[in-house]
Parts: sequence; structure tokens; C-alpha cells
Amino acid sequence: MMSFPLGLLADIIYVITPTYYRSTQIGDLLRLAATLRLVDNIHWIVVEDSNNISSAVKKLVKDSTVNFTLLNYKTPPSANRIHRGVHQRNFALKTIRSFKVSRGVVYFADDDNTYDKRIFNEMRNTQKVSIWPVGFAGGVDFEGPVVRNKKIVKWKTGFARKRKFPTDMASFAFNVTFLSKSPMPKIPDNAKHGHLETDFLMQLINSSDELESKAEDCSKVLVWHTKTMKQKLN
Ligand SMILES: *[C@@H]1O[C@H](CO)[C@@H](O)[C@H](O)[C@H]1NC(C)=O
Ligand SMILES: *[C@@H]1O[C@H](CO)[C@@H](O)[C@H](O)[C@H]1NC(C)=O
Ligand SMILES: CC(=O)N[C@H]1CO[C@H](CO)[C@@H](O)[C@@H]1O
Repeated sequence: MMSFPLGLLADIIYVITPTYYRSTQIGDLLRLAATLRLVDNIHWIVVEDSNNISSAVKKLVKDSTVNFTLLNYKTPPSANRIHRGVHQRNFALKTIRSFKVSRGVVYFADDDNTYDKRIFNEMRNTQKVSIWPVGFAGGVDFEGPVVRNKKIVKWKTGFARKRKFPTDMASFAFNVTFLSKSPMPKIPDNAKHGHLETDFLMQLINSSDELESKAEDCSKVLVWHTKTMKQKLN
């Protein structure tokens, strides 16, 4: 039997990307795929908001050379329209839960953000929930925890400061073992505007003390909440 020194076997990061059809969809996904292919041990879970898997997205994920699972889940008509991607992310969580793995990390990576490949190795050794700042989130240059002596002392945000965890979807990763809990943690469709993250995190942890600060004690921005301009097409 072969044995490996501890830490040599890198844990898999399950990267969840909800996506929906618009003119820039393929361009956005291509940019994300280009980053993910630079990182080892990624399992990319792409969930289309549609009745069918589209051939363009299927070709893109196959060509990415990233290990992937492609799914589709049409947002039900009854859904709360103030959020996007809730049902797709939850479907991805259920799918990962069905893998029944006992190690690994889960990360929500929307298709239009910009990721430095280093963020993935920052999150890879997450024990419970890891955290870092996100550029252009929360109405400020960057939103995230302020860390002093390894402790989160406050949060920097320009939006809904009373949120328990005032942070962006791209700012945290969590241990896959949370998904075997009953009930499984879910993104709540009935959350208030801008409260998806805090409402989700409250199902995982009770306080900021349980968060693991990454990206040099949250002093480096390695992911940006960028937005692709809507194209004006004649
Ligand atoms: C791809 O993912 C599947 C399912 O999790 C896994 O069994 C397989 O080992 C992965 N392959 C690589 C190359 O990571
Ligand atoms: C996740 O949690 C399990 C169980 O507590 C632990 O063994 C593992 O080291 C944690 N981290 C990762 C990346 O799986
Ligand atoms: C082309 C194709 O596969 N269309 C299917 C998309 O999904 C709807 C609803 O599930 C089916 O009725 C179509 O046949």
C-alpha cells in the first residue's frame, strides 16, 4: 500500500457556478474556466437556470479540461425574484451531498466575478468556514473582515451593516461535511435583499470567531465582484 505524507493529497474544491442565458454568458464562463484550469483538484459544478442543458455550455465545460458536473434546474415560477441562482446553488449542494465525500471544500463562484487563482489554494485547507475580502462588493472598494491579531474585530461594508455576517457570496468557502447535516444547509429563497450570505452562514456557524481568515489575514483582495456590461446589440 502506498502512503502519502499528510497534506500531500490536496482536498477537492467543489466550485458551484449558477448560470443563465444572456449574450455574455459564454464569454463570462470562458473567463472563469480559464482560471479554474490553472488550479489542481477542482470539481466544477455548473448549474444552468433552464429546462435543458444547452449545447454551448456543455461544449465549454467539456473543453475546459476541468473535472465537472453539468446540471440544469429551472427557477420555479413561485420563486422569490429578488435573488438569482438560489435554486441552482441549492441543487448543486444536494448533488455534492449525494457524492457522500468526507473531505473537501465548497465554494460559490458566480460566472461574472474575477478570480486570482491563488484564492483556491487559500481556501483548500478550510476546517469549517474560511473568509477573505471581495473587491467591489457591498458598495465599497472591497468588503470583508478587519482582522487584528488573527481575530475578526469588525467588518468593512457599505451595505446593510446590521447583517451578522456582512459579506459576499464569493468571500467564503466551507467544509463539505456541513452538507451531510440534517437538514442540509441551504440558501434561503425568502432571504431579504443582500441577506443570502448571512442567512446561509448562520446555518453553519454562530460567530465570527469560528471563521478562518485567509489571504494574509484578509489584507489581500484575490477575488472581485466584477460585472460584465449588458451588450447593446442591434
Ligand atoms: C473527477 O470527479 C469525480 C467525481 O467526484 C472523481 O471520482 C474523479 O476522481 C475526479 N477526477 C479528477 C481527475 O479529479
Ligand atoms: C473537513 O471536516 C472533516 C471532518 O471534521 C475534517 O476531517 C477535514 O480535515 C476538514 N477539512 C477538509 C478540507 O476536508
Ligand atoms: C431540445 C430539448 O431537449 N428540449 C426539451 C427541454 O425540456 C423540456 C421540458 O423539460 C422538454 O419538453 C423538451 O423536450
